[in-house]
Amino acid sequence: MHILFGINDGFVMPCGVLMESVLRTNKTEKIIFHIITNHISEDNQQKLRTTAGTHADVNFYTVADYADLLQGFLQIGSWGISIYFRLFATKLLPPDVSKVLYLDADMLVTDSLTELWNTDLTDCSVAVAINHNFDNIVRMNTLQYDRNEGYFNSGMLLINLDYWRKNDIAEKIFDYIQKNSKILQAPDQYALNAITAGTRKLVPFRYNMNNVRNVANMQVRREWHEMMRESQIHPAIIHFIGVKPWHRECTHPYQPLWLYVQSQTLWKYTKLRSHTPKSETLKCGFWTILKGIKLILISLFGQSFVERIIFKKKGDSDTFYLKNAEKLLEKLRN
Ligand SMILES: [Mn+2]
Repeated sequence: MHILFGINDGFVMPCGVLMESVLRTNKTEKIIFHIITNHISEDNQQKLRTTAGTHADVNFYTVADYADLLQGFLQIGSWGISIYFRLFATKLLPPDVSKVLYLDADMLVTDSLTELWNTDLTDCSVAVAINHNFDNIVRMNTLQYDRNEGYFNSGMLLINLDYWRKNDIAEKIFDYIQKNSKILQAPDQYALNAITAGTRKLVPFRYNMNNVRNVANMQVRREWHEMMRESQIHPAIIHFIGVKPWHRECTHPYQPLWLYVQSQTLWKYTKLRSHTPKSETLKCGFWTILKGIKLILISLFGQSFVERIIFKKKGDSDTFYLKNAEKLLEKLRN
């Protein structure tokens, strides 16, 4: 199973946690990690190699040769340059790698990926899962494709590399980004949606579960509601969009799962960061201690008890998800 990440030094820690979660939930698979980057220090490379251990390989690739092309993307929006690294997979990965599973670093794998990996991609460019939002006629019109195609979230892409090489998909995406820079809110996600329309395959939402909130309030068609609800309970890949699980402001009910996996890695002593960079380190320390105490209490009394009784978290859905997180945790324990 070939897994691709596109990161720089800033995302090494979450990427390491994600790798650890992949390895814990996919023990029967032979995993090869491919990491495309502009810079990762020797020390960080070594940490990622250590995380992969002896059962998985890690290969690093640099986008240095494509600096000019990347410079053009820098002008578009406020997104970090690393979102484009994955688009270089056809140029950088060995030609005998025929498909690859790309994952955003703000994800956590909580179940086997074998079924997803075995998705039949004959005549398909990519397999993806729909976005929790933007199933919207205005967006489809902007992107100029049929509404039935849907709008997917690009955090998980099972890429048919052979198809991309044969049909110059990466080049078409680069071209699209540059020609449509004014209408693109999420540059590469828009371009990926536009260029792969008609050749993509939808897989269940559980392979990129990007919202745990009430399905009825999401901007998605009704026929997808049941699949989304089911996926929230049995996610295989959790995508932490918005505030990240390594931020102390995070209120995601599955954050404890991410923190557990982090506690099993080389980054176990990395403190929670502030989502808003200005706040003082003192505050940060306080929250880290509080979270630490909470984790100890959870290990003693169970999560739903601690959340409900001690931290008085409100809302039926929160209680429900926290109970569910305890079940999901079983798969992540060694
Ligand atoms: Mn993401």
